[in-house]
Amino acid sequence: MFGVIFASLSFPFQIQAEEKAMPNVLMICIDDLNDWIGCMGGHPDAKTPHIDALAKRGRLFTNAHCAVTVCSPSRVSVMSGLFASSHGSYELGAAYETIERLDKVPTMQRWFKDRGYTTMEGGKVLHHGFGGRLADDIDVTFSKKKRSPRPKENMSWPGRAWDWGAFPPTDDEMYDYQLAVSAAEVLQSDQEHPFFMSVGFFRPHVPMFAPAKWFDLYDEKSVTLPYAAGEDMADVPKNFQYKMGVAPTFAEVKAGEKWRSMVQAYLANTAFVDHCVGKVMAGLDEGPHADNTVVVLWSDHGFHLGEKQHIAKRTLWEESTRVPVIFAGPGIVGGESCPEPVSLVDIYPTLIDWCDLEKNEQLEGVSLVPQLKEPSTTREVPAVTSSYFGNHTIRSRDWRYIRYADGAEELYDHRTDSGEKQNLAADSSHADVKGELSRWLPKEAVPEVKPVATREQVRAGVVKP
Ligand SMILES: [Ca+2]
Ligand SMILES: [Ca+2]
Repeated sequence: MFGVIFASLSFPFQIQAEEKAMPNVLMICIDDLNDWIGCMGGHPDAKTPHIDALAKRGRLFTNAHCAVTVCSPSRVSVMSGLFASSHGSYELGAAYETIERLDKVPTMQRWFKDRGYTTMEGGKVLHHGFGGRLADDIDVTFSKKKRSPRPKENMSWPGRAWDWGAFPPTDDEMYDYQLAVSAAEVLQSDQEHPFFMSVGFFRPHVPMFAPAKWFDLYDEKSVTLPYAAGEDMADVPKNFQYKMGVAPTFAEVKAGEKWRSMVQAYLANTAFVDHCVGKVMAGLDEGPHADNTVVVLWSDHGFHLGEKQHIAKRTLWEESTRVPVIFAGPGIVGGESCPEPVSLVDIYPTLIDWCDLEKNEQLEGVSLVPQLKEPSTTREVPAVTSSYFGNHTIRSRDWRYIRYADGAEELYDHRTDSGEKQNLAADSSHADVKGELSRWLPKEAVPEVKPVATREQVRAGVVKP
C-alpha cells in the first residue's frame, strides 16, 4: 500500500528532475554583424563591451564563416543544418517552408520541441519567419517583429533601403531594444519545461538608424577607415565586382563623401545592438535559468565597408563570410578562443550534442563540443561558403580558396595576408594547397531554388530586398 503511494507520488517528481537537468538554449542572432566587435579585433574603434564579456566567459570562434553570404539562405542553412548546395537557396527567398528539398528536414527549433523543449522566438530568426508548416515549430512568440521608426526625410543616402543617421531620440523607441526587454522578462520567469529561445536582432542591418548617443561614441572626422586603397584588386578576377542589390557601390559612397559617416553609422549601430545583447544577458544572469542555459551568439554573414572596393555582402571574401560565433554557459570554461575553421551549419549539431539529444543524421555540420571542452582541439573540416549558384570558397585554418562558376580562382595565405591582398592562385608553388582545398568544394548541388531575385536582376540593382 505504502509502496504504491510512493511510486505514484515520486513518478512526476522524477520527470521534473530529469527535465531540470536538460540545459536550456538561448540563441542570439544578429543581422549583418561582421567582425567589428572588440573581441574579434576587426575594427580598432569598436565598442562592444557586452559581446566581449560573453566571449570572455565562453568560447569565441575567431575563424567562423556563414554558409551563404546573404540573409535568407544563410539563416535557412543555420536552421536546417544544410549547405546551400543541399537546400538550393542562394538569394533572398525562398522561405524555408517553400523549399522542396527541406520538406523532411526539421528546423533546429523543431528538433528541440519534439524532444521536450518549449520553443520561444522573437525578432528576425528565419528571414521570412516560421510560416506555413513551420508555424507549429514555435510554441511562444514573445515579441512580434516590427520595424523601428525612421525619419520622414532621408538623412544620409537616397532610397528607402539604404540610409543612416541618429534617429530616433531614445533606445526604447527601437524595436531591437523592445525585443531585448521582452526576452529579458521571459528569461526572468519560471518555465515549466526546458526552453529553446531564439532572439533575432535587426541592427546593424540597414537602414542604420540608432539613437544619437551611439553615434556620439565615434567621431566621424577621426574614425578609423578600413583598408580600401584598391591596388590589391589588380590580381582578382572580375567576378562579383559589380553593384549588388540596392547596396551602393564603394565608388558611389566615396563620390558622395559618405564613407566616413557610413563607417561611423555601422559602428554606432553595432554598439547599440551590443547594448541590446547586454540587456538579454542581464535578464538571463538575474533570473532562475542562469546556471542551466547554454548561450550561442552568431551573425548571418559579414559586411564590407570599403574593403576590396565593396560595400555590404554577397562576396566570397573574408569580410562577407567571417562572422562572430560565441558559445557560453555552464561547463564551458571561458577565456580562450578557438582559431579552427567553423561554419554556421555547425551550430545545430553542436547544440544537439551539448544538450545530449538524439542525433539528427541529416545534418551536414560537425559538432563543436570538442572545441567547447578544449579550444586547442583541431578540426579537419574547413568552412565552405557559397554565393550564387556554383561559386564557392573554402576557408581552412590558414588559407582561403575561391572557385567561381566560370573557373576563375583566388587563393590567399591568411598566415601572412589577413587582408587577402595577394592572390596566389596562379602561383604553381601552391598547387598542392589548392588541390587539397578544392577537395572540399561541393561535388554536386541540388538545382537552384527559384530566388525572389535573379542574379541578373541583383546585378542590375533593380530588385529591392
Ligand atoms: Ca543579414
Ligand atoms: Ca590583390
